[in-house]
Amino acid sequence: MPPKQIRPDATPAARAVALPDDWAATPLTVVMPTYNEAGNLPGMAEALMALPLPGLRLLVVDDSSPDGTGDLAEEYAGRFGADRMAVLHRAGKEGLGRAYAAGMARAVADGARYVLQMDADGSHPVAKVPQLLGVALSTGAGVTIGSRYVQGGSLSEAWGAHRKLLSRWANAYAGTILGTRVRDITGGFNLWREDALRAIDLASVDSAGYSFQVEMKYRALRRGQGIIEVPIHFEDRTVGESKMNLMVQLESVAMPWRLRARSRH
Ligand SMILES: Nc1nc2c(ncn2[C@@H]2O[C@H](COP(=O)(O)OP(=O)(O)OP(=O)(O)O)[C@@H](O)[C@H]2O)c(=O)[nH]1
Ligand SMILES: [Mg+2]
Repeated sequence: MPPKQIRPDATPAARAVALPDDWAATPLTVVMPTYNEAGNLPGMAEALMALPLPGLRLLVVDDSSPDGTGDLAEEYAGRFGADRMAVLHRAGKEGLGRAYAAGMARAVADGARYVLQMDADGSHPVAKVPQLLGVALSTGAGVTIGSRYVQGGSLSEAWGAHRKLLSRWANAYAGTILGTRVRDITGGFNLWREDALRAIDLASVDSAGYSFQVEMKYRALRRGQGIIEVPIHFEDRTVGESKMNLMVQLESVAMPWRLRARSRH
């Protein structure tokens, strides 16, 4: 039987059921990996805490950032309280994929019903978080993608034509090799239902870098999880530096082929 997939371009409203009265209090953990994000973290933490979602918790996963992001995160966790914000400190920089795998496993172990992946650099819109949760709850999707490539989604105006093309191409490359209809398979703003995370066996996901995003979604599809995409506007980072390097780019080029080969036996 082919994996059950909510058509990525289906309108959420077409499948929606009424939300429970207390939907906004659903236990939701935002997992945010950081490496040298001291200029961005305070604004992100403040904005998330100000959302009308009393069940939202922020878990920062810091790889011992030399700029002191980990200490800064502790300071904010102290201010907001342990029930709303926590920090997972890791010994050294092992890549975004490793940081997410550790943070998401912790979030589930600590009782989150939903886990949201989110960058610290302001690229992912905080204001969309309630909508992602509402869509996830009303459609029952295992994965709700904040998507740049469905109708209504958009990329930063600051990106030149070359960069936009590269991003689109990378997305089409992975999608074609893996044969998925997911429009934004490389994106990093994804909301997971807790049992969808359990179903894909997070502990065995082995991407170190950005290919984590593709590996996770491909596994979810193969396990028959429903996936839905909600349009977002993706902003460029304005503070701090990108952590993209040649190694993680090469891993991203190789990963779709590895996943495809693995799924054949
Ligand atoms: N803990 C941890 N976080 C990381 C690591 N690499 C990247 N990150 C974080 O992952 C998020 C995304 O990284 P970015 O450098 O913004 O990558 P990007 O979004 O592809 O690149 P930009 O176009 O520059 O934004 C940010 O919050 C980073 O701080 C890492 O090795 N460890
Ligand atoms: Mg970024």
